[in-house]
Amino acid sequence: MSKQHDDVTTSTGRDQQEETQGQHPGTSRRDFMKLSVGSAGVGAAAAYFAGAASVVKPAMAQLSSKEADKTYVAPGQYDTYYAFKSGGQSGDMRVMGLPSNRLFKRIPVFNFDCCFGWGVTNHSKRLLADAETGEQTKVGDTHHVHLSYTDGTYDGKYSWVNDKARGRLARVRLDYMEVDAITDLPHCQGTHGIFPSRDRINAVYCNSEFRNPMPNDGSLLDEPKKYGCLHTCVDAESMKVRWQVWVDGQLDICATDYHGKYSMATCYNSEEGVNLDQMTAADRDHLTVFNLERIEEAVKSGKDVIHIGDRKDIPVIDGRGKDNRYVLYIPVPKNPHGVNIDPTGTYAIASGKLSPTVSVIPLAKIDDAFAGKIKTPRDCVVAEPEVGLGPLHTAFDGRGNAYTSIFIDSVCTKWNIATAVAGKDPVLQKIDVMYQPGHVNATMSETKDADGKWLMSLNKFSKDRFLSVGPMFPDNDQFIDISSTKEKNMVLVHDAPAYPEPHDAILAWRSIFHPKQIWDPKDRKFDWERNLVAELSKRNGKKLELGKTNEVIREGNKLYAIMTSLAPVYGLQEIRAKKGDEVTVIVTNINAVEDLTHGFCLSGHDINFGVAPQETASVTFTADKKGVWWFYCTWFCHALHLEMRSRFIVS
Ligand code: RUQ
Ligand code: CUA
Ligand code: CA
Repeated sequence: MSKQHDDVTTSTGRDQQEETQGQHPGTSRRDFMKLSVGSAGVGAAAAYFAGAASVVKPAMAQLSSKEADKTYVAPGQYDTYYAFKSGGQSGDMRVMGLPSNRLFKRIPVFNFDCCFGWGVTNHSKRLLADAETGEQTKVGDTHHVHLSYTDGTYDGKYSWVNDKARGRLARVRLDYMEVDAITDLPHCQGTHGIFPSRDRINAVYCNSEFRNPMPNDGSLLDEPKKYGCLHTCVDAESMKVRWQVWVDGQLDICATDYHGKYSMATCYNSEEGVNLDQMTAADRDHLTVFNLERIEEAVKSGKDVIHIGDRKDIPVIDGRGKDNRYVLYIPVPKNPHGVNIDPTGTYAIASGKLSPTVSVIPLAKIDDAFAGKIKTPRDCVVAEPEVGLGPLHTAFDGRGNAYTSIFIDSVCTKWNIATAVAGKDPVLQKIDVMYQPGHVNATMSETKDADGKWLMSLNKFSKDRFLSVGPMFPDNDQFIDISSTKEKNMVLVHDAPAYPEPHDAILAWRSIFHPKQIWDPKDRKFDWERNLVAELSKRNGKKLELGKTNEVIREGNKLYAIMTSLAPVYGLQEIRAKKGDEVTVIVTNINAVEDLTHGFCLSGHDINFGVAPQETASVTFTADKKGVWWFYCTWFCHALHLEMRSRFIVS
């Protein structure tokens, strides 16, 4: 069906199109969305999902241009916040500016990226190699980005992001906004929620979502009750696994308190089932809380420490069983998802997902439970208000209010925590979001400095919100103004299509971050190349130096081409190799001007990487094709950029 160009100014253009095509006549767009989501439910969950279809939603209010203007950042002006987003299936992490919602950078993490040469350069290949087999990994699934904390707020030093696809944790150093470490978490599948300690840079806690045999060596296959699931503590600085705790059930989203006492996880499969019916059978699952002090003590003394498989290097504490002293299992309804700690550090909020409720749990009650001062762990829950169908995650404004994303209803619900604790209906406002929100987050929400300015609703479905790009839709990250202190303060101001699928985003003041504009040539990132060149110097009785040397060194069938790039020439006009040589090309960009990046692309060889000012990068490969192969610069660096090319000659 052809449409006139003026249709694009009406938000219902595609709606009419769909109805005319008879796809879902007589059903409003929002109702259809709920029906389509609802029909996904089976077994015990079905009734709950079906109920969602009958809720009638108010029409979306028209936005005045005055409100929309709030996201406008004029040319040449800077945003006031950074947003750090996970990339989901893309396996990357993203850096954006807010309130403009402009995307600045996609930091490659578990994915392949020629801009950085991620998966191409020796540095990135070492990080991406599987810890056990050395195999080059190519696939990632990043969900949760969290920044490092000192004294309960962001210190701008690191960011961490999970890989659900392989059970890994990556660290991004924020001084250069690049990955500098990737850690494989042994015996973990579906590593999902992660959270760093908030009192100081200390540890990052990682949750396995999937239960699997321990060890997973084929000796156990068919007795799922014997599978296990681990909560892993990774040292924030060394990025080494410190310990793991074996739990009952499984672990989904992660949070830590503000004092280094607890990490915690939601558990949606307390049933320890292996299919949907089994996983949704119980009315309550858990918030699983880890007593860090007791665990660290046990790890130190060796008491209660076990080992899994041949990983004798990693202490594992057995946290299974209702009355072990390391792990507390607090019953909460039903297949809970998000857990968030409010900015005062007083409450943990667990979202019900299959229950329309959020559970409010004071951390003081957790103290009591571990001290044996309460009757049953369920007594930790002091309020369980209804907030809508399918609550997933909660953000905070620093004024005592919580904002929970409601998946099935496609709304964001604002509610007051103190009112809920007082036993009254705490809901203050609901606004429609388009559609099916996953995470919601607010500016500085995960810190003691939550400032209550902006909210981002990261919606899984964009449906009719954008020009069609075929059956793979962008997500829709919606930006909501919450700066007013009125009860009903949420105003939707911006739709931002997002390349699938950002799960979570952290919104933080720009003043926290001071990334460098050019590399320090002495940085540890180039240790490998620097050491290699030092050894070559020694062995060959030459004075070779990164950034100065332009020379090809041959040692047997190994060839080392050390060169500079300086706009618009490479330091070597040619590199001559023999077929079968193992060639290492080391490029140092000696331009010291900001934003003057060069690239190195070797025609026909799957080699393409960028080299930022004062950076060194290297690649090692086999010269397996005779002939003349041009290598050329891939970043437009100079008026003579196109002339920046040399020959790789293989005889
Ligand atoms: S999850 S939509 Cu991967 Cu953070 Cu909750
Ligand atoms: Cu160097 Cu283009
Ligand atoms: Ca369950």
